[in-house]
Amino acid sequence: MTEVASPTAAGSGASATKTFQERAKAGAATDRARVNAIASDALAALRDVIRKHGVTYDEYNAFKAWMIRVGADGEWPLFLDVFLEHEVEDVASASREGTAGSIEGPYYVEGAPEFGSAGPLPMRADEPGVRLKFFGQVRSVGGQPIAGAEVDFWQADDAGLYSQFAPGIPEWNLRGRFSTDAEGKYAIDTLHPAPYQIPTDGATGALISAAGWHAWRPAHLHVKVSAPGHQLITTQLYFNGGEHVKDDIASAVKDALILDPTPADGGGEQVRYDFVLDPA
Ligand code: MBD
Ligand code: FE
Repeated sequence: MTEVASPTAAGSGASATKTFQERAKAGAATDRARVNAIASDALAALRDVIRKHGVTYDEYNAFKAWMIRVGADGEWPLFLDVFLEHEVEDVASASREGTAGSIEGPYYVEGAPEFGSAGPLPMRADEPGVRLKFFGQVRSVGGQPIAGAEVDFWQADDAGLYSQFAPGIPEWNLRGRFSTDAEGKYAIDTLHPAPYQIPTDGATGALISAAGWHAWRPAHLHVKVSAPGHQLITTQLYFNGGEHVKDDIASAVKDALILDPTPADGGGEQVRYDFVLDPA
């Protein structure tokens, strides 16, 4: 990863776009009949909107300019993940029995530092925020603990910012991969993240403010849990009573993913969450 030079939407957008392009090596479906069906329906849906609202040339040109700006700001990953990914995730996980999934979002980075089954995430010596002990067990749907499952964890800091996407934060801050112990258990020492605000100076923020929407996601923890012979699960955990838990702009909160931490011995808070993986 290159260093992020700017605190702007374009700065984090450029990083998100680059990260996506580096990972998106798998070919998309190229079956002609399916491309035809999906692209035809998508365009028909937009034509219906034009007709329904009597969209004017001024509005059409504003839309064109805005689409161009989304790309210039590098915000396609952000925009698409906020407004469409939850639907894709719902379709993808419809037949799973285990832990509910949620969207990946634009700020995952592969290859985070590896740790054992328990310990702190990489963080600054003076990392602000309420300490949080996040621990639990990984099991199969049959109830068997899974030893050696990978818990790949990432989150925003106490200011709602992600390392590698906002400037001035050490690489891999609040990102790490843990591996469950012989009983399938893991324990991560971290901190309670802040809610995330969509950047206000980019194309996505411009649409949000023009439409009078709010720009917030509730505080959340991201995780990918995987183990041989099981389906990888990508999900997020939220905090009971937290701001915007009930009106996430990304529509990615599910009841089963809401944590209710309790005070921890020695300060801060703690919460247990067990993950259940479907067979591959
Ligand atoms: C985030 O932190 C996030 O998780 C998603 C899905 C979209 C925007 C910012
Ligand atoms: Fe996030």
